[in-house]
Amino acid sequence: MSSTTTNPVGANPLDDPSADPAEIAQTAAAEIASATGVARHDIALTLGSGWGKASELLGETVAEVPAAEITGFTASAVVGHSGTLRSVRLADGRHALIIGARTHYYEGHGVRRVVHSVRTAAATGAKIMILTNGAGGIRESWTPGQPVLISDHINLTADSPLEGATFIDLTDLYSKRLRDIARTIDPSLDEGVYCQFRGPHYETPAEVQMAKAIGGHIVGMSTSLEAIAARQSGMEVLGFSLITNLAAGISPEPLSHAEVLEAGRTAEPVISDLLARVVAAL
Ligand code: 8IG
Repeated sequence: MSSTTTNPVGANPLDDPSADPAEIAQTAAAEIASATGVARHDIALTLGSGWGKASELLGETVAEVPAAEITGFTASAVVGHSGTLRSVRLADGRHALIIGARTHYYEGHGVRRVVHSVRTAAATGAKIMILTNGAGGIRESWTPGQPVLISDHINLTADSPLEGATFIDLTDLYSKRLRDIARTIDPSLDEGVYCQFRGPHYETPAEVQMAKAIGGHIVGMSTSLEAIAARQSGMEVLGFSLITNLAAGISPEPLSHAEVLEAGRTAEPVISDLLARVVAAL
């Protein structure tokens, strides 16, 4: 029996199929406005593995709220994911909503919970959604600790955040305009196609070769479903991957979560500074 059946206290309203996820996002956005005192946010960032330090470099933190206190959010399950929502005032007066509380598809709570933070960001007023992650690299020229832009994705989850006959154009999902701005800050930024696998296992070498054969350059377990929801919500999307490891079979070394976290820690100051400078230029 599910915990929501035995214990309705703490149930997530997104799990009610008759509930409208957009309305729940509106509720969450209103709660964020009252908890932070910031009526509207201009831009939102989801900070994945290795990107967390950016929140301190972006500007002055106005308020920080545990994500689990906001309607529809799921308490963070993964070590290294902070589980908070932060409102930051940028130097030019804009406000950024920092989502340090990603719900991954592999947690098994369904795609509505995965994309709730993105829908909430849109409901707070954000027009730009920056999605960041730690990921595996397929290109042999890439080295762990290197940030790359996401140019497009291949969604291998066999799922979608869109419900019913909702047809959304995903041409230019990862905004060319925003990628060009990012490259004015760091002209050496490479880019690639992100393949979202379901996880939580890493790929086999054969699966990495499949991803390569179908046009992928980056393998990960997030971002694509969130990007689709961001586009549905009318936001412009910018995506960054921190290559924390070469994908399975690309390097002779086996993958370990400890190494992934270590690569993230080492790269964090550099890529967080890059991200803060990109945000200031948007
Ligand atoms: I960090 O090699 C990180 N996340 N699927 N594969 C997948 N996800 C990842 C990987 C990886 N590294």
